[in-house]
Amino acid sequence: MEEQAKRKTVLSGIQPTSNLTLGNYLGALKNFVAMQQDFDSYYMVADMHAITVRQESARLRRRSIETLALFLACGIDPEKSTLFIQSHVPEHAMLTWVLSCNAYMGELNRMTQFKDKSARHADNINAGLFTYPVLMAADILLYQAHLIPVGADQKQHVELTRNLAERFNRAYGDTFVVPEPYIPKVGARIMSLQDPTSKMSKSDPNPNGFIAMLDDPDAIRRKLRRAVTDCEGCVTEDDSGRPGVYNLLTICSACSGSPVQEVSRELCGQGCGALKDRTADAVIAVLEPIQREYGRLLGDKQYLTDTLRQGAEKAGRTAQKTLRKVYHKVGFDSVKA
Ligand code: ATP
Ligand code: LTN
Repeated sequence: MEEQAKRKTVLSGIQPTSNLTLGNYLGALKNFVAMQQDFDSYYMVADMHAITVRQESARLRRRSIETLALFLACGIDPEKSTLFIQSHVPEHAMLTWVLSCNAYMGELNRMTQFKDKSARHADNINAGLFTYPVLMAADILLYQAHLIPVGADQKQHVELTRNLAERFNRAYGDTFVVPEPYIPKVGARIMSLQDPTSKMSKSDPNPNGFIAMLDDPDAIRRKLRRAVTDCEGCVTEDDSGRPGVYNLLTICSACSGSPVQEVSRELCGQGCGALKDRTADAVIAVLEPIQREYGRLLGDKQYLTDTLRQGAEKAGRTAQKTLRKVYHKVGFDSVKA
């Protein structure tokens, strides 16, 4: 019991916007699974974040369940972790309002994801896209999370969350745990296979740029064979200056568990074809069992529904506790709360 009370809390989320990619797996999901052993873990499907970009409703609903099934297929165990859909816990929206009143326009304006997404969706630069990081801060602070496993692109949002937590604690007294990002050493920024200077993204209109977690082995091999590798001749001892080659070495290393230097050393002197084949083998070995388990889980709707209900209840209890404290601190009357 003593031990349990001392366990730190981890929280993270992924948007159910499209097919998840190998980047989502290596940057985030893989760590979710590893961390559930040692931490009190909360993992959520961030459907409320997803609507900052226009979504078709039936598709979003289906994808939310499929994303949950993929979490489970990767090895997230609902007996160890609390697994839920963000919109099932209304406290996320409620805390977002209070935090919005403590967030500055200037700091939100500096968020690079907002700038990127407004450029990509120029016809729909909505207020939610702008306040997206405040909702993310609410996700984290509701659960008093210490560590946030994310890819490198989310570091800025976790830093904003830290600032909001510290500002609130200063103004109202100790309320929130101040979280820290947990960014993997290898795999924090998997790059596009077609443009190794930009991030592999599930919303890339060119499917050859990313490997989807549900791509079959043939598609994986084909996409890797077509990867842009700026390879002059062969793999060398140190390819850190060649983004395409380095990206494949990183993927191969993260999937096989061998350090990048070891993969380089083994393939040193061989052509890029050998690197591509080796990477394809390593990716397929990781994704194939996940895909099999995913297929099985999708056939068990009752289990998925039960898991979601249980997750929402568990998450709701923790979230309510924090929100009650926050409402009291800011001076809301407690009769209703
Ligand atoms: P989109 O491209 O639609 O904006 P995304 O692929 O970035 O979405 P998110 O749901 O925003 O996906 O991200 C989920 C998690 O996966 C985050 O922790 C993010 O940092 C991580 N992640 C996403 N892409 C990569 C990548 N290429 N390399 C490493 N981690 C990534
Ligand atoms: N914004 C994140 C997804 C996300 C998240 C979170 C990550 C939503 N809420 C809370 C960590 C903690 C993204 O990856 N785009």
